[in-house]
Amino acid sequence: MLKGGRMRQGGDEHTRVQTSYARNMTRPGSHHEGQTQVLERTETQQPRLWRVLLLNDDYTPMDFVVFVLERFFRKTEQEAELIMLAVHHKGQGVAGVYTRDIAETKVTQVTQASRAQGHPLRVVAEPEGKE
Ligand code: TYC
Repeated sequence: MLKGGRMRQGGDEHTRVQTSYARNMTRPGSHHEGQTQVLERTETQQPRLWRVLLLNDDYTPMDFVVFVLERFFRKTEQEAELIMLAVHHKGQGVAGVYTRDIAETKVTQVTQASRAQGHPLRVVAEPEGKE
């Protein structure tokens, strides 16, 4: 449990919480009298999000990085150019933010596409939060 009573999805944790309430408030004489009601409460939790980062290098063509941002991260050409240039100047930048499985798939797909074209582009995923 996190601060403030918030809970978050972790690893294989289940998200279903069963709460039993003993409430013998049933009408006397009804056939429910004396029975214990079990009320089920399902709590939903926000999954941790992962940033997919592009890392700068000296060899991957700018056009290929723009293509990657458009094709795998659904950026417009204008957005892709801005992100690419930010990575080029600052060393790294966020291509997108996803749940863990999707972030890992992006890393795999972009790395494969880059190697297939002979580029050394590096892409990694890191969790948000927990600074
Ligand atoms: N620095 C590369 C160049 O000058 C361009 C580039 C940008 C490469 C972003 C990787 O993640 C990257 N061709």
